[in-house]
Amino acid sequence: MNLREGYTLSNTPDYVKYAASIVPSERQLRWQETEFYAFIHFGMNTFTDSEWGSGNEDPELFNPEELDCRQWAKLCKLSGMKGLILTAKHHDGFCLWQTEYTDHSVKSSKWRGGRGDVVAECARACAEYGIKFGIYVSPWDRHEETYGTGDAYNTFFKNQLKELLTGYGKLFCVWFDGACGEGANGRKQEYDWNGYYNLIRMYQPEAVISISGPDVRWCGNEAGVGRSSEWSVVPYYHCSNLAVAAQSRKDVTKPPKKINPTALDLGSRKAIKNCNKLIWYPSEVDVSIRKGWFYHSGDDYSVKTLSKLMDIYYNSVGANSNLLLNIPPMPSGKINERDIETLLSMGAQLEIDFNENLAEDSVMTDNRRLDDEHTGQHILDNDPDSFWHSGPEPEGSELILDLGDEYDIDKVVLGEHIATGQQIEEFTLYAKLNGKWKKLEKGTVIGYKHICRFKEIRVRYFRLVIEQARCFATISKFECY
Ligand code: FUL
Repeated sequence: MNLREGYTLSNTPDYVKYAASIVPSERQLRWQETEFYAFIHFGMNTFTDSEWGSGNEDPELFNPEELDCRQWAKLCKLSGMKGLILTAKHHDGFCLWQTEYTDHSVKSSKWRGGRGDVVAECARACAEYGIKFGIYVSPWDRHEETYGTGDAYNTFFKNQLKELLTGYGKLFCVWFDGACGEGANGRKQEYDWNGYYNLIRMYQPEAVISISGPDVRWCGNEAGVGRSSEWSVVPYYHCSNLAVAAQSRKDVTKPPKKINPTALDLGSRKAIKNCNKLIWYPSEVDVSIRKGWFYHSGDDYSVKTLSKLMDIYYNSVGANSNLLLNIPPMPSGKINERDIETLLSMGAQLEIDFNENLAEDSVMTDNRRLDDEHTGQHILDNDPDSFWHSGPEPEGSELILDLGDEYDIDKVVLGEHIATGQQIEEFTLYAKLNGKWKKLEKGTVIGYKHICRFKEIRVRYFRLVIEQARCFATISKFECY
């Protein structure tokens, strides 16, 4: 049965039906489930105390004498993260792996006599700790001589990419940075984006291509701020590498007009009404635990506090985005104690916050459903493929959760079954207190995950009302903590 077709009221406008029909790819679904993962900015800048290297640095400077990728991976695991993305090559062009195509790499460093390979060690450590591994590769390369010459650089870049795609096991993500600081008089490289994407699809078909790519959208800032209404279905033009590049750093000249990934509303009816092409392009919030992306001892006092990190978590993972949190290792090759302490307390806090889902084994009733295989009770059966489906009249449909007894609760986690698209535009969550339904939250987007937070209440019944949706509504997650 096709759950997306044939359940639309005839008065639903065509552009809304079209938006409701856009669904994620399998790789986007797997990525979405990764939720919270680490960015590791490590490379030449770590040794020169800078953020953007010139490309003229002496490879000898790279010498992480106590490199410990297992420490990184273990810390990620204990912090509740499910993956790690390593900067295999940043803008300065220094490569952390044994590439055949340039000498500007670990091969020319004194580290391990020129035989070390950070990408390999990191991939192994992630496998050991059971987290996913991904790579960041900067298309902008300030060292490489062919940069700016067109085909020659594209060939060089694809050769390097192929090494990374084929030599280090399964990758869950290839993260293409949009930044380029060449400026108006600098070298201009026409990137062969499609050539890059084809290679990734060929060698790592399950990996998403993020940011300057078609699968994952940059939220538009580096401050850890997601949108309160974060749509995964947005106009196709947001998937423009020009737009990403324009926003990545202010010294990139002339941002193209009308394309703005930081705009507040990307996906409401108003935002999509006049667009003839939409895309499933979910948001990722990327932010550093410190001021900079790379380690600087001067930033040791800027490590974000636990409460700041938890706020970022709730405003990203809790608001239909994924969270990519950067932890920059020190020149020794280890992560600083301050970052470790904060991240471990974040992992512990997440465990406390989501310790026991009190809605398991409860009773969920609905006032409307598509059929007997999509009742409210199907939300609670712990099977991500089974869910409640409203049928063709989502507005005014209701789910009532009976926990069987009263519990102290301050969070409800909701999720749509996004494999059938993103449908819900407005909802209200109520709790029954002293015999009356009290409104806890009136919200817009739910998407893959929306966490409603409120002052702790003692409660037995919750009620979710779908106020507005596109063609139908689904709920596949309804958890209480
Ligand atoms: C930006 C880069 O310029 C920064 O150095 C950093 O890598 C950040 C994640 O992306 O565009």
